[in-house]
Formats: sequence, structure tokens, C-alpha cells
Amino acid sequence: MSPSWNDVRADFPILHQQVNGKPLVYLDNGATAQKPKAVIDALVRYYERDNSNVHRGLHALSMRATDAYEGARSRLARFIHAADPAEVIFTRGTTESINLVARSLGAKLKAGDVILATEMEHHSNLVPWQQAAKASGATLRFVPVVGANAEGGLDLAALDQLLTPQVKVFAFTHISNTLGTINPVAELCRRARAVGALSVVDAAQSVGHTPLDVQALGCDYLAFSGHKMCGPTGIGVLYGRRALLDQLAPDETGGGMVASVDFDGARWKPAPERFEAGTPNVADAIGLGVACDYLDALGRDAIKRHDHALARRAYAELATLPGIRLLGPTGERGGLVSFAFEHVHAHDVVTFADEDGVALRGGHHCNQPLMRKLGLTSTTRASFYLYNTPEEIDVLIASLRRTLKFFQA
Ligand code: 7TS
Repeated sequence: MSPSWNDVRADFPILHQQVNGKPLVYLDNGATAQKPKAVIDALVRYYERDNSNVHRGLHALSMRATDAYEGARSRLARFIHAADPAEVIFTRGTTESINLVARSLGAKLKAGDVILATEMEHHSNLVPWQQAAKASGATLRFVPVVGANAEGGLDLAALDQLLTPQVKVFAFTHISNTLGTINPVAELCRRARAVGALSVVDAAQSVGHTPLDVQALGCDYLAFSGHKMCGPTGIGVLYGRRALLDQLAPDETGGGMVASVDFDGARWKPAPERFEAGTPNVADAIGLGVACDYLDALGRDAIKRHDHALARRAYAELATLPGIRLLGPTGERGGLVSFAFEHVHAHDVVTFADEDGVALRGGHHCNQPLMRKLGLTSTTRASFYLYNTPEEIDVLIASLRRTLKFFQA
């Protein structure tokens, strides 16, 4: 049974507005998703009733806040099927999660070691590894994407040569934010493990859109952001296998993460506290737990089918437009489509769409090296989520036709 997607729209107050005199059509979900009332209410409730610092207080409010914060951790662990809530570290989001793991793992790397990434990584899963390579003397290599429009995805044949015993870390995205490619995460993790490399998965575009089980995937680390899965901004997760986290040095130090301190040194608590120095983002962690409830009540299988059906429909309709170049796989893809017109700049496309109430994204999508490889400076991207409808794709296509006509392209 699929949920009633029109009832879903009623849960999102922001969707019921006009932009430039037109009903809002929000197709920028790859950048950030909208928030259901349940999540917004949870934030207000927390600040109105329970707000207090966690872990340090023995009074009622502090205990309530601590229970709710740790409850959110357990909820997140269930959401990704982690074996233990201690494997869930709260961070600001994907970027902070990857920086944490890149700096902490990077400290263990040396010249001769290899960090393997892919050509389709978001800058957040690229630049931290460049920095780790520079700091340690390790070499950074990339699994190529294949096909003129990267429609072939990762070159898995090249992986055989690239995944040598020198590779200590293999960092890759689950779903590409520019191409929509869905990478075979379980296979990539298995192949990394076979050469003794640790896998780091960027799940920013996947975790709120598809069922995800870290144990079934067999990943060592996995990063995601709350705001792309109907949760608040400023909160995200780094998942790490317990045995690995307890051997990893903390990245930030200070209060809350130390077991004991002398004037000349300190001893760390185990994970997750070891990686959460200072007062954490309590309210937003609680809000993210509520976002998990919201998504699971609908069912991530159903959300995935819905998103993917919209992306397939959009891809087919976009393909009928003149002078369009569609990026990424022609078959199964995540819930987004990225495209470029021969004669109209992406920023013009986005500006014209905005006049029609349609929110799109145009630019390099933090994938500059990939764009260069594809001979592009920018694309336009429509990215879908649970509250989008087929009718909104019709509005998008009509808007694009108007733009093409204006530019006589
Ligand atoms: N990784 C991927 C695959 C992403 O799509 C993004 C954000 C990030 C990492 C970074 O997430 P953050 O929450 O830490 O910023 N992607 C996009 C996008 O496609 N448009 O705006 C942000």
C-alpha cells in the first residue's frame, strides 16, 4: 500500500505558498528538504518544555533533555540499522562527518598509502581527503566515471587496478547529487575490505530516500545530513563501526568527551562522547529523530518508488526538449535529474523557472572536477522528494519550454 502523497503535502506548511504569484513547486530537494509539522513542533516543544544542557545535570529538565537526546541517538541507530547506538555520532552534517573521519583517519596515514575516491564526489567528500593526503603524504586516486554524459557510472573494471593493498581508505558516494547514479555500495565495501581498506560512504543523497542498512552494506563509516531527510539544519550523523571508533583519535577536544583530566593531559571517553566535544545540538538531534519516525511511518521503500518514478518521468519528458543534454544513467537512478541546454545558461533556466514558482538549482553542484571532465561549467538540476507530484513535472516542463522559446533555443 502506497501512502496518499497528497495527504503528505498537507504535513509540510511551507509548500502551501505562492512564489511570484504561482504555486510553489519545490524541486531543490537535493540541496535541502522541507520539514513536516511534526519536526517543527518537536523543536518548539523541546525549547518550550525541556531545554537544558545534557549529560551534566541531575535536575529534571537536564535528565529529560538527556533522555530525549540519547533517545534520538537510538532512533537514528535503528533508522540505519546500526548494531549499537554508540556507533551514531552527532555532527553538523555530512561535511563535518567526513572532515572528522578524514582528519582522524588521515592522522594514521603515511607516504605510500593511497586514499581512493571517485570522480563523482561532492566537494565535501573530496576536499577533506585532499587535505588528509597533503597532511600525511598519502596519494589520492579516483575511480573514473564512464560515458560521455557519465551515464555509465563508475568504471568498475578500473577498480580492479585501483583497489590495491596500498589503499587504506575508499571514500565514495551512495547516490551522486549531480548524476543521480546509484552506486553498488555493498559491492564497493566488500571489495574495499578484501584489500584491507576502510570504506567511507557519503549517504547525503540516499539515507532519506531509500531503505539503508549499514550492516547489510558492510560499510565502516557512513555520513549524512539531517536537513536533506526532512530533519533540521545543523545536525547530521557519522556512523562508524564500534570497534573502529574506539581506536580512532578524537578530532576536537574539550568538555563532555573526556573521562578524566589532569593539568598535563586527558583521557578520552569511548564513542560516541569521544567525538562530541562541547554542548551538542540537542534540539536538532531530537528533531532528526522525529524526522526518522516521519519517514519510516511512510516507508522508505514507498518513498524510493515515488522519487524514482518522478525522476524517470522527468527524465523521459526532459528528453523531448530541443538541445538538451541529460546527465547520468539512462536506467535506474536516484530521485534527481541534471541537464544542460546547448544555448541557455543554467542560471537563466533557474531564474526563469523561479518566475513560474519552480525552485531548481543551477551551477556546478559542488562537483567542479566532474563538470570539467564532462566539458560543462554548470547544469540545471530538478530533485524530487516525497511531497512532489507528476503535475509538478508538467509545470517544470512548461516553464522550460517558455525559457527555450524566449531564448529561441
Ligand atoms: N555529499 C553529497 C552527495 C551532497 O549532495 C551534499 C550536499 C553533501 C555531501 C554536503 O552536505 P552538507 O549537508 O554537509 O552540506 N549537496 C548539495 C547539493 O547538491 N546542493 O546543495 C547541497
